Amino acid sequence: MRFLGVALVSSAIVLGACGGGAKDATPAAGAPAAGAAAAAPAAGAAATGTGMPITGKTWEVKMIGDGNTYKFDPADLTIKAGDGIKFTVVSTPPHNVAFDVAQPGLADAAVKAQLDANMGGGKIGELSSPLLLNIGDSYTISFAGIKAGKYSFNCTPHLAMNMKGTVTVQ
Ligand SMILES: [Cu+2]
Repeated sequence: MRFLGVALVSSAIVLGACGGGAKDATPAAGAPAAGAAAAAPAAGAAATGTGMPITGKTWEVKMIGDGNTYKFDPADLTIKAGDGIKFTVVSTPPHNVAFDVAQPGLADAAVKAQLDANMGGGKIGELSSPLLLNIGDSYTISFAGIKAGKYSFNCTPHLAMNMKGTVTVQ
């Protein structure tokens, strides 16, 4: 999420610079560009809700496909509110991170909406991250604003092969 947010802001800066008619960012062109960048998050908030940034530790989870075994490693994590998880493709993509929208922990619409917002743009469905297509690709989810509880997720392409995990937010 954080990376996606940065990418969006970067795009806004590029667009702002283009709008100013100057590719070589002179100080004069820089002022309007900064204004455009500041406005971008507000526009995104109106469309998709406001993602909350990671304020604590970022945990690492590997996405592994090895023969007939597909897994998140570690599959189960316990984190604190405000922490994030960075999922990285180690082998045999594509992988993704998809939370079961029907799970009890997400019966609270506010929690569901916040988690979806924290997952940023580019999702392939509600609470379902983009597909990570290449080894080394990563996707980071902030759990800021997510209330304590246990949340299960899976990899959509490898759900049938039991590529699943849980995150317990304390
Ligand atoms: Cu997978």
